[in-house]
Amino acid sequence: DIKGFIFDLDGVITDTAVFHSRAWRQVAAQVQVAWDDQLADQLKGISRMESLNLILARGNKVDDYTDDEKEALATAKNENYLKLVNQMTPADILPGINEFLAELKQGGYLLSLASASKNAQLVLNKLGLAGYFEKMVDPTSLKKGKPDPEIFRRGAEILNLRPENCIGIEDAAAGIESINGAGETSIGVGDPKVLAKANICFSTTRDLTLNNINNVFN
Ligand code: G16
Ligand code: MG
Repeated sequence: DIKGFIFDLDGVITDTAVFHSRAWRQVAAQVQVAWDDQLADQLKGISRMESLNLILARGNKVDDYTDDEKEALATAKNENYLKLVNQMTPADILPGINEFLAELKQGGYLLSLASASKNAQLVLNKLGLAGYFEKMVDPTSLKKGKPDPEIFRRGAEILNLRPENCIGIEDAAAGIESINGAGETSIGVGDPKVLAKANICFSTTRDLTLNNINNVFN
């Protein structure tokens, strides 16, 4: 039986992707790499430095910058991003998430966060949701990012739960793969074609209710 829920942040709890994109877009302009929606999509769930490398690779510019220069570009992106995050409020919580978190808390489930973002704590604070999560995976301690199972496996461990007693919730295919690999039940939120490997898929965060989840399993 299910005792815990492990949440992705971006795309499940709030749409930080638009802020990440805006912040990266300025860096892409600086290094003169053309920006498009496809590039923006590729950066979802990917760590900061991997994202920068993807942008540079897009312009065949990976070797044009030293490690120090790359650090500086990644730092510049983060400064752009933090300006946007600092303007976030509870109004930026995705539809239905407040109600779902309250329902889980009331049901006695344990909650952890499995986000690749080093700014996840700040984002949860801005949204007023930090109190719901007993634990957060520290992304700096991970050897591999999503789709590797490590982050979701740790999401269960820090709650002292076994993976089979946990549900992971994700909006990205790489995240679903991570949840499945960890031996947990996966819920996808988004396009069922993209999230075909999820055990359950809902088209929007509005559909995340214990009732809907139980209906699928019973
Ligand atoms: C998020 C975003 C990624 C971002 C990453 C690292 O992942 O989806 O685009 O690059 O975090 O963020 P930061 O630069 O703040 O450390 P997730 O796992 O929450 O979807
Ligand atoms: Mg996500």
